[in-house]
Amino acid sequence: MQKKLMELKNLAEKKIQTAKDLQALKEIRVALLGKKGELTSVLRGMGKLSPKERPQIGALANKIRSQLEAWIEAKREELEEAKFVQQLATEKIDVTLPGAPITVGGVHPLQAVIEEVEDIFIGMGFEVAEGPEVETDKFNFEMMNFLKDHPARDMQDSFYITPEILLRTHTSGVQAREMLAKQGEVPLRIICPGKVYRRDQDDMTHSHQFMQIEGLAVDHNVTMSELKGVLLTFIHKVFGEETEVRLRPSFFPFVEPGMEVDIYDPQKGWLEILGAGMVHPRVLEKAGYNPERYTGFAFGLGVERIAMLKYGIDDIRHFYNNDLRFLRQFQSV
Ligand code: FA5
Repeated sequence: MQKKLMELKNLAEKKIQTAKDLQALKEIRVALLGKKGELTSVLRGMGKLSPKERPQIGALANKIRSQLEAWIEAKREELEEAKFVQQLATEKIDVTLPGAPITVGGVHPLQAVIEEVEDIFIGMGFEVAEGPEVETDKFNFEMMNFLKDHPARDMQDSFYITPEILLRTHTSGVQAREMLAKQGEVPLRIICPGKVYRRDQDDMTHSHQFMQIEGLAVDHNVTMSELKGVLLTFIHKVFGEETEVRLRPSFFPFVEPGMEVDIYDPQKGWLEILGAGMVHPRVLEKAGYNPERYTGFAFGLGVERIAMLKYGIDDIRHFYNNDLRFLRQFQSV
């Protein structure tokens, strides 16, 4: 038995030393030390030994096992090293190859307009507010003085989620939210940019999803002339000092008086960009402001319309098609 073990050891050493790669070494390990391996099968014969021989042979077998494991480990390290050296030699990097281009995105033109408008209004003392796109009927309509069966509700065909919840049709609901949050304190001056949704047919100037920026100022003695001054300052900053502006009377249930504002485009004529007016006393009252003491103005402008006029874009759908040929033109905006 002792002889058998020594033979096995000598043979195994040769096999290990001549293993040509890691896979071959792995197979040798299984053949020697695995459950059905050579060493294991020699040890199986131990039952036939005398009680005297058994501990001696057992100790020898353990020693051989450790020796084989050490040789295998040493060989494994050697083979791995050789593999690495070979990889370094064959996988040369060609530093003269041109690099993969990194594509840099740009600010979307609608975002660029929003940021420009925000800057202008922050400069006039307004703060930027936010409101939810999924809005309640209460804030979108009721608080804005649209009664349940008010015919004005037909003006804005809406995406309802439940009878009480809808995708907001305008950013005006934020007016009531901000007034309630401010709990009757003044001055209140906010603008709120965001997406709005309507069941409008998509065409060159209308989209079922578009962006608005709402504006609201509430204080003692806020006047129509202040509203006019704020809007003219904004329009002249965005479109240039020479831009002609027209204020037209119009109706919105949440303002009194109400108006629409057009600007003149030499190619297209007069174009409506926003609605505005003095906050209706009932809207102030519902949101916790005494209309005898406070007045306010509000406006809501269409971001796409502003961007179209500013950059000479003829079709609103370009903003939403994600065509890189269109978007790349604004990379430096
Ligand atoms: C409103 O939504 C009012 N909430 C605005 C307002 C706020 C009035 C505060 C008074 C006081 P209107 O439906 O007109 O109003 O929309 C405002 C602007 O959004 C329009 O001037 C236009 O620029 C833009 N707009 C309206 N419908 C669309 C559409 N389908 N696609 C793109 N832009 C639109």
